[in-house]
Amino acid sequence: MSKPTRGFVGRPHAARSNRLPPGQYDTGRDFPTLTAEATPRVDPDRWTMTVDGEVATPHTWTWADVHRLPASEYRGDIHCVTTWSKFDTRFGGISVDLLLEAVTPLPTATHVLATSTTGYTTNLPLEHLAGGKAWLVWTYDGKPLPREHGGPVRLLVPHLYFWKSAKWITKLTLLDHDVEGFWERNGYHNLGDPWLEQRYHGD
Ligand SMILES: Nc1nc2c(c(=O)[nH]1)N[C@H]1C(S)=C(S)[C@@H](COP(=O)(O)O)O[C@H]1N2
Ligand SMILES: [Mo]
Repeated sequence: MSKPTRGFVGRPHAARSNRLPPGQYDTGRDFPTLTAEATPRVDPDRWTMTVDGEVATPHTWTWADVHRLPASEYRGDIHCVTTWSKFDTRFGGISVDLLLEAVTPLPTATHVLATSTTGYTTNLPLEHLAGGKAWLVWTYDGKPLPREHGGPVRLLVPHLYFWKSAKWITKLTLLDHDVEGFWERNGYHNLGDPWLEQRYHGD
């Protein structure tokens, strides 16, 4: 059998629009940057990742430590609350599940507050960070994650609006209650599911 030489090279139009959550547009090749603060210069050799709070054994990883963990990739779409979506992104790093397994969440742990080196915070229910839904990433398209996109290391939670994907991540604190993060305190939705168009508080 010979290889088909005709037909669609790209993705058919209908399939693309099915991937677009309500009120979003396809940003194409662009990868906009959105930062509420000055872009920090984080030295990978000084960067650490801590998981603490409602856990049996809090732990801190270095750059070398996270690179020794089994690698994991996310290939798929991302959705920003400012209405751009980007299809077929490719981020590399590790699954957040590996960090959670290492610290053993206590039965009381229900929520997580993610903190960046800049002080930016965002909150999530623990179940939205566990179970193969979230990554710690340091490559984009096979290259080191650019600083403006959160390099050296950012959180990636692609099933929620992109503000949940804290750039320059340094800590995940497991909590027995919910604590609002930066945008959540400032009028954005507490969960931020793009398919339910949960943009603002009250949506
Ligand atoms: N530390 C930090 N993380 C952050 C932000 C920020 O201001 N600081 N902005 C958030 C918002 S609102 C969005 S839409 C995405 C933007 O990521 P990008 O700049 O890589 O597109 O990062 C999120 N993570
Ligand atoms: Mo955003």
